[in-house]
Amino acid sequence: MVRDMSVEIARLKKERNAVILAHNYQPPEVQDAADYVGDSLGLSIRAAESDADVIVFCGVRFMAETAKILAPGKMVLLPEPGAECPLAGMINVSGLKKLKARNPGVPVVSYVNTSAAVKAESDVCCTSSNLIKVVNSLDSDRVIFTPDRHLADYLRTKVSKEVIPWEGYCPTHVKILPQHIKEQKRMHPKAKVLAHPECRLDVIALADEVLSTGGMVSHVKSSPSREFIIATETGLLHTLMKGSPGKKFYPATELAVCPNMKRTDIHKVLGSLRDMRHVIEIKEGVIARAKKALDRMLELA
Ligand code: CIZ
Repeated sequence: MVRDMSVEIARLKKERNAVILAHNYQPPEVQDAADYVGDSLGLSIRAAESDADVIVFCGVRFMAETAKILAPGKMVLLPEPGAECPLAGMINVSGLKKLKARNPGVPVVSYVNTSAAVKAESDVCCTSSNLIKVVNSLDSDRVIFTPDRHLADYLRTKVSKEVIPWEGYCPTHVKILPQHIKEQKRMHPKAKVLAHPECRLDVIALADEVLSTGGMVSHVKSSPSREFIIATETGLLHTLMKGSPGKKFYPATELAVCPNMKRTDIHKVLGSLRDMRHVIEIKEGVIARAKKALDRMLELA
């Protein structure tokens, strides 16, 4: 059945000149059907550089929007239109404008997990791998950081600037607790702990390394260690096992599952490609302003 669908997907990809991109948190069957698997920014850069006409983005909405902003001439499809990121949904333009009005002249750094409209209202974007570099590059002692307060907490430990946070959080990463890490460490004492910076600071304090998903994939490949406790969304374990088959990976907790990331399946990928449905549309003015914030990050990082 999955094989039949894979054959049909391959045929349609050729016919439509399409490419399938899947985020590291996607279910295994979707990752396995993709041309590229990675983090949101890496995938969006692939989208922009690719000569495909159609991008099928398997992830959540802000990721597909980022691909559309960086590759505005291409058609971007989101196979599951209800795949929203709750963290991105915790901030909107009017809230951000009010925060800016209370802090005039303070630059706004927005994490990629924001809508296109919020990016358009920001000075520069960042990802979990470049936030420190982006914030340090700004010629200001104060920065507004949206929308994740745990990333802001982590940032404060790394930069000597005042960080004014938006009080959002990732509901999946906050499920990871210090006792989960301690329990895994007790069962696997030789394992290194890799934590995502969206985790709480008391979890980060127990980590050997704090890395983005892309950072974890490369770190594991080059590390002499054989075992790792992974404190991020559990979908990444499939990516890690495929990339480093000889090594062992333990999720910090099986509770760290993003339900929105799991809404995409192989049927929806096929349906979207067959019917060219769930096209990402963003107003031109918003694309232009959001692209400035993303381009500024790309120049810095
Ligand atoms: O930017 C991404 O893809 C996210 C949300 C996390 C990460 O670290 O890759």
